[in-house]
Amino acid sequence: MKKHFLTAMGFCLVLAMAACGGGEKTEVIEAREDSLSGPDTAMHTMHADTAMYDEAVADLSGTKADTVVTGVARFVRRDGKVELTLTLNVPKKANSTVAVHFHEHGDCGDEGKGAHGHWNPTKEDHGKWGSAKYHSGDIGNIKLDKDGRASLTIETDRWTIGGPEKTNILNRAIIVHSGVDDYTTQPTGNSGSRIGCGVINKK
Ligand SMILES: [Cu+2]
Ligand SMILES: [Zn+2]
Repeated sequence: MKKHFLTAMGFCLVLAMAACGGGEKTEVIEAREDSLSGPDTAMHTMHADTAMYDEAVADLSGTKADTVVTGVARFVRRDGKVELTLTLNVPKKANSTVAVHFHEHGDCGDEGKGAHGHWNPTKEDHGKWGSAKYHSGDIGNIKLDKDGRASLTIETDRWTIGGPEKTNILNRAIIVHSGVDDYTTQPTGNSGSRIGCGVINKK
């Protein structure tokens, strides 16, 4: 019995030494993690290709031969927000109201259908600008005067010129509709056909 006990003691000593060696192993693992941070950082740098710009512009034109639409949307970065100044002229729609939205794709082809649906980076319902829920490009209804002209200014922190995908307005299409946005119908506002379009580009 006594002999067995001593053997057991010796075993424990060996284990204790092994445990001591374990400390070195831990250091090796940490060193490996350090070396992994290299490629990881490089990956973040790749994703960080989100430069921000001070100005952007979209020139609006008609999507169909029979409807004249002209206008300019100018965007300027100011105090962490972006200010839009939009001027619009649709002579055929004088004294009436048209809806304007940012659509997802910067493509005015196929009579504006190339722009696809409303740009909706925050995954909200379509709605009235400034209400509880609305898409980040739901500019909404604009009343045209007797000559079919209108202008409007909006300032918001929901937009950036370049920058994160969730706020980047570059390469979105601004669509002018023939009808009025009811701010209710999902996901379009039932705003009618697409008569005008322009793509937002950095200046
Ligand atoms: Cu629209
Ligand atoms: Zn919308």
